[in-house]
Amino acid sequence: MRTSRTRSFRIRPLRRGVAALFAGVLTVAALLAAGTTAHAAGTPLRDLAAAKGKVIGTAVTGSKLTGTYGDIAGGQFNSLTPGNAMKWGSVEPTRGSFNWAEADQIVAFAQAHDQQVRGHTLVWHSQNPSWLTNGTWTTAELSGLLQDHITTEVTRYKGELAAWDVVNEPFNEDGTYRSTLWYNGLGADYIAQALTWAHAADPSAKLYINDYNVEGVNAKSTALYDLVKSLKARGVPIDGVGLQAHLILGQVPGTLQQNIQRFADLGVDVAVTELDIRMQLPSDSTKLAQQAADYKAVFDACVAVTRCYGVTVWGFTDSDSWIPDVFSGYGAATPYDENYAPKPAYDAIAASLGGGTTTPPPTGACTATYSVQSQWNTGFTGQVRIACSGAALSSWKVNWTYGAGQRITQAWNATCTQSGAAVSCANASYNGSVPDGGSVTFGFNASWSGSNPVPTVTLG
Ligand code: 9MR
Repeated sequence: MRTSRTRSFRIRPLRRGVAALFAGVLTVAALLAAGTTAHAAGTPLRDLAAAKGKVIGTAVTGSKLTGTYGDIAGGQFNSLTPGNAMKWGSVEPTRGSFNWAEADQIVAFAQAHDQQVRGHTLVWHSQNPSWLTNGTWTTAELSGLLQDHITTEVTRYKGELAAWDVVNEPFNEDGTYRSTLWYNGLGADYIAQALTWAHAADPSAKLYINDYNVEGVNAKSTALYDLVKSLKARGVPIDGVGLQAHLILGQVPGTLQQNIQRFADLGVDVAVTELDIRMQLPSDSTKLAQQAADYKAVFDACVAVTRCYGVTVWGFTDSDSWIPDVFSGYGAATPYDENYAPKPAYDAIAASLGGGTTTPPPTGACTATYSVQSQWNTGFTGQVRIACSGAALSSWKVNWTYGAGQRITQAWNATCTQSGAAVSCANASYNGSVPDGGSVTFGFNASWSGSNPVPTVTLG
């Protein structure tokens, strides 16, 4: 095969009729720049998530839902979880006397902002009213109290909530059941009963069991897995598992995606329900960069598994996070700082959801254009032009498949091979580089008979 830079060849007059065939040239644009993004900078996270079929939520405090806090909660998220407002101690502080004010307010805010609500939580060992925890109850009384509580609260929001964290934190770290008012009083089956009662009160809400330290594959998550499997086998209404994900900087479990997948394979949804990633204070740019990578890893794992429903952060701003109150010396765990400025973690979430807030999307492309230069009764001369605009190449390869038995007999300014109908031409040693705004051509002779349709070329 010839590889000389120029070649003179005989141009025979085209036959009329056939000329029309040659008029067609086909250009295939191959986007060669990496990281093409579908969304411009500044697209709200909720829109990015929705485009991926995911839900992005935040825990909220009802009294704060105005001003900047309200703007961000309503503008960036498509799901809200009341941080405390739906817990038993909040809604029934005195037996028989209910306070739904904050829960109602959050539901109304969500509806006004076209958001889902995730109910949290119906059965827990913590944040219960003292009249309940200090009381002495028979098994039947305790069961009746729990059934009434679940029925009352779920019925109040019937049809309005996407999901309920029905049972919260039922396991110890070793996978045994946590010793609680419920387990001790009712036995392990309180979980199945709670799910059944919740389903009876609102058949449309998705019902979850929610826990922490179940993000990776470990004894606790395996106990949850075994429980869900047995509940499903019994026909108990269970739709999903919540992985709280109160994580520590640099410690996203390596088995997160695998764990999400194994629950998905069981036939339940998975939601990351309470994500935050705490660091030792003060924060600095290195820690914030690590935190961004950690947030991205969690979102990436959810994006990768179809049945991962979405990710909720446990407060979106460091000014509304439980971490500093509970873990002395730790904080800065959320995607926004205390003044509502987005942190690197925010950009990382956007990037995971397909947004591009840090790198402008590439606009350039390189294209390969195939054309027939001349044709005679048994052969023809063809040319491929590779041109770049807003992008550049350091090497190239062009492929096509002939549809009518054409065969390459000779090529120049490229190394061409043909196997059956498939042709592949790579740059010669001297013309691999195609600068932005520049072009390279190569030529070939080939045989044809019957017809000589122009093939589709791809540039790789
Ligand atoms: O965010 C909640 C915080 O305001 C409360 O003080 C705390 C009391 O335990 O509960 C927090 O939320 C918890 C959630 O309901 C369940 N998982 C752990 C969360 C952090 O404690």
